Amino acid sequence: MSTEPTGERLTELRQAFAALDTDGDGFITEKEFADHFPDLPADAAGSLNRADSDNDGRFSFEEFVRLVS
Ligand SMILES: [Ca+2]
Ligand SMILES: [Ca+2]
Repeated sequence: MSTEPTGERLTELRQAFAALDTDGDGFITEKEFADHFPDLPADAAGSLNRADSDNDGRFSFEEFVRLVS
């Protein structure tokens, strides 16, 4: 069974992603994340790092979907 979000859920995720992607380059950097969640606890930052599956220091939409799913 696929865990790919579809329909409304995907639209919501795209809107959330776009809101976090301040400069609109299609990736969310740690800085963009921190700008939106300045009080992010350290353990949450750790799970962010794990969610960055290709370790390029930023989140693609695909990684973001995995993070919030
Ligand atoms: Ca960005
Ligand atoms: Ca990445």
